[in-house]
Amino acid sequence: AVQASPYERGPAPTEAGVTASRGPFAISQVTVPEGSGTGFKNGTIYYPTSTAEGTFGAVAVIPGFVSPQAVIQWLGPRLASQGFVVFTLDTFSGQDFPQDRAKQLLAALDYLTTSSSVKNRIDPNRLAVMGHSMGGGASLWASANRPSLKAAVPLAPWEVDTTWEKADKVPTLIIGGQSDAIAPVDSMSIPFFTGIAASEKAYLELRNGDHFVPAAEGPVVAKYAISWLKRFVDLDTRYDQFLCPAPAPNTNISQYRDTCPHS
Ligand code: 9J3
Ligand code: ZN
Repeated sequence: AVQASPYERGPAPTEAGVTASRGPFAISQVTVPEGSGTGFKNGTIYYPTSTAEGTFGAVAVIPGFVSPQAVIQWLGPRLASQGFVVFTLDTFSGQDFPQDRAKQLLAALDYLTTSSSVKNRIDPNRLAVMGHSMGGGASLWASANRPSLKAAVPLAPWEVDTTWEKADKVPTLIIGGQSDAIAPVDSMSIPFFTGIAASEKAYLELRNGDHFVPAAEGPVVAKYAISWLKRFVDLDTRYDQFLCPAPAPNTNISQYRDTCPHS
């Protein structure tokens, strides 16, 4: 039998469990006001209350153009209750471009692991990034700039400068909307999926989804984001069942591209 990952957290996953609005961990939260750290503005940390299973991986999440934390904040409790420390962020300015947002993501992770009130609950070697639109572009830049990240999940990523692509080797799940007119998948998500140098990558396209559907709370985005983070932040192969073989097109998914099997 394959040796289980020492980073597995929580019970064996089920379809009902990864699509549920909350996972198996009771959670707590702490508000992080502006001025608490440097390089990011403010946010909210969601984390499993119990330390009985040891430390957890951590994820920073940033929103898109002129969007507040509220757009991506649902991922805080949703992912934390599955066994991650999650830091949802506001940006300094609604107009910050992706490279600036990438710096904010990485500064937020540094704060989480070195000076936050939950630093002792986090494994500083198992970190990930997420974001919507310009925040998705930021997730790609952050991955290129910090190759030690274990996973990235850009949601409807938007960026026009793709000089990061060859440096991005972080396992990445890109979630796009089939009908996105702001970050069209044919000019953004799909070329990003094709262009990044990561050997572990996937592209999930939400059928008929507009620009905001990949960032909206729902079971499909949650299922695949949770599975990707579990697989690459926790090395938890119990979640392979949801990723490989790749899902066939269905009423929610217009296409899915992958690099299965994941090693
Ligand atoms: O939601 C987004 O971040 C959209 C990106 C965009 O429209 O940029 C235009 C400059
Ligand atoms: Zn696999």
